[in-house]
Amino acid sequence: MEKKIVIIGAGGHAGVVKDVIESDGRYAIAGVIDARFAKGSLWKDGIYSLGGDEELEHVFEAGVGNVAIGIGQNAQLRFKIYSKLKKIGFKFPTLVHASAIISDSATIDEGTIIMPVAVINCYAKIGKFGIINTAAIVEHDCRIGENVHVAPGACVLGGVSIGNNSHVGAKAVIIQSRTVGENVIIGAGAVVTKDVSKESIIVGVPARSI
Ligand code: JB3
Repeated sequence: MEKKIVIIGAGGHAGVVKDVIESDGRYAIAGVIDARFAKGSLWKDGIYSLGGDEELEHVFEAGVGNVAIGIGQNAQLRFKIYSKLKKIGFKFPTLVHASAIISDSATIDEGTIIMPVAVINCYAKIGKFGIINTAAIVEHDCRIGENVHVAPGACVLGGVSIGNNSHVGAKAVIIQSRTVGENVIIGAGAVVTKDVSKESIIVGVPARSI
């Protein structure tokens, strides 16, 4: 029997997550959960809304045991949703688009989604429910924490370590062996040349704290 999966959120990011699930090929999409779409209404491409979060337990009891978080923007919200889903009992498969290149020696934890043409190089380790977005590169030996979003086109060079809940903006570059703390936001296009302490927001070339 084909395994079923539900997508949480039905915005822009969820559309890309849908494509990844279809490309990955192991799961059938049962629907989306998003209060913005009335239960039973069409979301896109033959996929329907199952209602808002109040429906989650029913969906699980009806045999949809897997979930993909389809909300990209907000790390705190993603963490809150992850905790709620975990309590209900959902499983969080790692989902990989067929065009992504993942080294056999890399490890990727549950719920992390690897978008089209991303590259994860050898011995990199990626934590739970992260997003490695379109065409992002995570180089050899990186240590990426939980709930980290590496946005499209960002490049994380060899041996970089990134703490939980941090965001690497689109096309940002982190040079090799640097350490980025937890809850950091790195602006789009920034070039990070030094270690970054937790809770910082850094932007520019070379990147500076603001
Ligand atoms: O730029 C790129 C490649 N992607 C962006 C992505 C990283 O972030 C994208 O362009 C957007 O800027 C953003 O996508 P996201 O996270 O899908 O945002 P948005 O399009 O605003 O959709 C969020 C959806 O989540 C909305 O439909 C909300 O109603 C829904 N939502 C918000 N809170 C929720 C909750 N859904 C559920 N089930 N539960 C919630 O608590």
